[in-house]
Amino acid sequence: MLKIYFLGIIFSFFLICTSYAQINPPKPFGPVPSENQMRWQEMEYYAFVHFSVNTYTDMSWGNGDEDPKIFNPTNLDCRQWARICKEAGMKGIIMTAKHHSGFCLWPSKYTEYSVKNCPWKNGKGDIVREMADACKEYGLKLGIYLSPWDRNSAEYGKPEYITYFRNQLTELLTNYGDIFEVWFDGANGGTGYYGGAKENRKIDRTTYYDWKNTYKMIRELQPKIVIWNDGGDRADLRWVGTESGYVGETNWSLLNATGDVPENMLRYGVENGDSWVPGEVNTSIRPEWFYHPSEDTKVKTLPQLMDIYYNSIGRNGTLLLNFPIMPNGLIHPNDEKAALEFAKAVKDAFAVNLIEKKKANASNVRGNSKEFGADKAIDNDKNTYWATDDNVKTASLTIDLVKPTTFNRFMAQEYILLGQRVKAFTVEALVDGNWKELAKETTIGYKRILRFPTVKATQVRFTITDSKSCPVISNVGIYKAAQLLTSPAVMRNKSGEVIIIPADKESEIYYTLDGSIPTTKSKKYTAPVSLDGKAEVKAISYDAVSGKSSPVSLEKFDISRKDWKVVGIEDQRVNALLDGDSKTAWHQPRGAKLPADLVIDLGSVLNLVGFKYLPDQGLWNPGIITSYQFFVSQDNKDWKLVDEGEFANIKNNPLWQIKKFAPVNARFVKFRALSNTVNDSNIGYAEIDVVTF
Ligand code: FUL
Repeated sequence: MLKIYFLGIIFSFFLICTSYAQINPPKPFGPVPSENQMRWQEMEYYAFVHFSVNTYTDMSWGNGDEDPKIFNPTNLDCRQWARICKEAGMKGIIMTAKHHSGFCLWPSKYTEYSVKNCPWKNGKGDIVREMADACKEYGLKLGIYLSPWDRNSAEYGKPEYITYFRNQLTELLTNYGDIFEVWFDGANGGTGYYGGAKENRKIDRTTYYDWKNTYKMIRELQPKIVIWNDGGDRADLRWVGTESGYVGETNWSLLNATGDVPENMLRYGVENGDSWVPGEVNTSIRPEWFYHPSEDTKVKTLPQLMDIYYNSIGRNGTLLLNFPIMPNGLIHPNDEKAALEFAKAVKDAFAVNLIEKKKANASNVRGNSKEFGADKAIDNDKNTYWATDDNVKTASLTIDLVKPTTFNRFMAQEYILLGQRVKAFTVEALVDGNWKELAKETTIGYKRILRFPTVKATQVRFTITDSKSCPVISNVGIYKAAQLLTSPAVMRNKSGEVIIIPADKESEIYYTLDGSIPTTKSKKYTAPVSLDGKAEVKAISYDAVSGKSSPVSLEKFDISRKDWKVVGIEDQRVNALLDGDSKTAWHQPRGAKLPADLVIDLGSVLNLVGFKYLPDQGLWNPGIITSYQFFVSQDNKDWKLVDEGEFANIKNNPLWQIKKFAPVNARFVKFRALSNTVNDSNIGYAEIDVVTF
């Protein structure tokens, strides 16, 4: 009897122990975010502002020899920047305290190349101070961009520059309150003014900056900061390898602490990386980072911004969206309008989580404990989560929507303080009694949002099909977002025909050629339109079912390229660079040495004032030209050099490059490539065009 009694006690003790063990929270798996990284991740969306001396020269990068006297923002108002960012739902602003020109927006005591010597406020102003005050007033966090490359400093390339750089960092991290993020651009070394030396200075970016000690100093000065570096020098955050506004659909917040970080690792992270290095998606609200009046009509449209949202925040990244500041010191009204419309569209899309307060069932709940139950994933509380038993790596969460419900977005969040775990998942909907797969995806991380065509269902099932360890899900949601029509693509082919392509085949297209805004009363596009001379085409997509129109596409064309011929190249594929299609490209034959020439016969003598170059838009074989010469000739024998220089920032932002020169009459042009972004001899062109008078 006593024996049975004792056995009973032991058995109960065993039961208590096992259930106690089961309701322990899961142990962290792999690398986890630091407190600073977590605080940063939860910001989700914040701004960049680009402003420097090159704002006044219409250039992408300053050379370092621009006269500080040109810097005169007569209406500068950092409160306007802060107000717009706040109203746009952003949580902070990172400002270019010093861009590659070396010009400082604060009165640094270590250089004369700063606001100290510009007419604005008679040299007594400090834009970093005004920005810090405005951020405080609007409840925004302040971040600092300090370019490691300085094209003005005489010391750049020497060890003395590192002391100068650290002194400036110390000023910025000491005198302006809390700084949430510091941003070290990856563009490093090249031609510049360098105190008058005007030369090409190369540095070894793996050793020159001694980042280890710089990071140590930063953390001492600002213990709550996160450090961004472009991947080569591992910091707290990583670049995602593009400035076009997206990160990989598979996106691990992990890298290895050492070793190279090629583009695919920047884009997708490293599944089994040993360090937490999450991705930040940086892009500009216009094509370029600095203000160019010619881009006032090129501000990103709502569908483009929404795509960026889903491809950044919706893919486990944060979004750093840039506003270029105009020479008068303000954000352009078009940019403000676009940012506010974007904020409203995001707010509207995610206003109602259609599964909140519904009933969720899980195929497995950790220790059958309430604490980790299915409902914890739909309680809208980021500190609670649904978790499974340690040995369970596939599991489903089924939510009963009670009545047929329409939705087209799905959102899930992992509780990343315990690590990023999910490797694959599906989303299904119960439509008319049958399960229909809506999505089959890979990683989740801090936040994943999926888009799919609108569906009407009574239940939704979220299944984790593979996970590194037991899944830990803090939130899921389904939403019904308004459909947005994307503007059509407009191009002109070599024969001079304008072709307009809608993003979806069901839309109708209307266009104008007289500069007016197209409506359904304008000409309907049904077939290519022949347009020989200069032309401005505006077009919209129109959805007859909803009666909605897309934003307007605008393309300006110079004279047509009908009579043009590439000279001396047999390969017929060379015509890809004249076909008006940015997706096709031609490359110089392999093994060709630089400089590489491209000669074009324009068919007749034209009055030229510039040329345009669009690099190969492909991901893997770009051959992007960085420095060039441009010659003209009447007879393809005697050549005259009319322009030479660099395509600044073309590597990260491979857009149309437009170069202007003094008017000249010519029948032949020669575009000479002197170097490319990776110092080999691959030279590619998506398109070449000229600008005529
Ligand atoms: C790039 C820079 O070269 C651009 O000018 C810009 O500052 C962008 C954010 O980073 O690499």
